[in-house]
Amino acid sequence: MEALLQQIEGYKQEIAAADATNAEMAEAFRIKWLGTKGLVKAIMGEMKNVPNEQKKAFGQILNDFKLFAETKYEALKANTAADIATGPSIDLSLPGDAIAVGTRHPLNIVRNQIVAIFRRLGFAVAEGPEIEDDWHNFGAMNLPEDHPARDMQDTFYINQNPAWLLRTHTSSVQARVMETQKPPIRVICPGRVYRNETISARAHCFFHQVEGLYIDENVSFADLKQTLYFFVQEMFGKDVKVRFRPSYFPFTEPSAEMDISCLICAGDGCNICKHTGWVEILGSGMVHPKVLENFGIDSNKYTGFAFGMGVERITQLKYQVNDLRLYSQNDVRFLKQFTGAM
Ligand code: 2U9
Repeated sequence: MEALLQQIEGYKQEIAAADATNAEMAEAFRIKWLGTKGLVKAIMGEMKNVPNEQKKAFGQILNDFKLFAETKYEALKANTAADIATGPSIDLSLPGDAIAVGTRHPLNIVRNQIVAIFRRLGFAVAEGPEIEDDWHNFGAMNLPEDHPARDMQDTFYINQNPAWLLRTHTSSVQARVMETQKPPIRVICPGRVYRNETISARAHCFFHQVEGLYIDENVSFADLKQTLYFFVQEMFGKDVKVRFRPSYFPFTEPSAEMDISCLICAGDGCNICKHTGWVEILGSGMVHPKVLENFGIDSNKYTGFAFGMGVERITQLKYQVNDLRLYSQNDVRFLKQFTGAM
């Protein structure tokens, strides 16, 4: 009898110390103590060996012991209830899986560099819609009705409403700036533009531009040249030479394209510069008086210069990317090679 009481006391201490941090452990407790082959049942079976005169007192002790085990089980079950609802618990102390950090797209790295250079010269950044109307994209820019750029072959028109189109240059953004602001105006407009081209290594149906516009009193071609020369030196280094060639755009007069000395061969002649020693990087010119007048800006009082460059072209020269399709294929092997600071 004495040994049985000691055993019960030992069991009680064991039960009091038991712990469960998940549902499986609570269930293991139940099986060990309260299951059909559990220790509570086993010790109940000892009742038959107890003398009759002690049966009443011992029965009370056994009932208390059973209640003690049941109460403990209920507590363990309640503590792990959330775990039962969500399945097996996880070990929150384990280190997590490393998440690979992405890299900036090369076009964004170069776009940001271009923007940063012009911001230092006092240019503000303007953005506008990619779906445009004919006026902001063509009319205001002095492109006549019969200009080939307006042709379905060259421009994407919106099927539901052919009055809308996908902008072919970000000049439409400068047009919107001129609509709402008075000179002096000094903005650059980075953005995606669309042209109906067959996709190849050298052409794509969308690409990215940064265009610039500076309108004030006494803005001259010398200002244009110095601004773009500064840009080239900041972008490509102090040793790079520039040259301007006369050109034609409907929205500028006079117009000029700008070349830089080849970065690959330093002017000696290679495949990139087609053995000329020069590569074209942008177009520019003095804003056509008609464009100014389209926005009610007095062309006798104000003059302006404008320029436009393709971000893909600048990126190609900086990073020697020779196939335009790489920019939009999202191939991580290509993208992770660019770890620009911006
Ligand atoms: C206004 C007036 C004039 C923007 C200009 C160019 C010259 C030019 C091309 C460069 C490569 C387009 O991406 S490209 O194919 N752009 O040569 N763009 S002047 O002239 C403007 C813009 C806005 C109000």
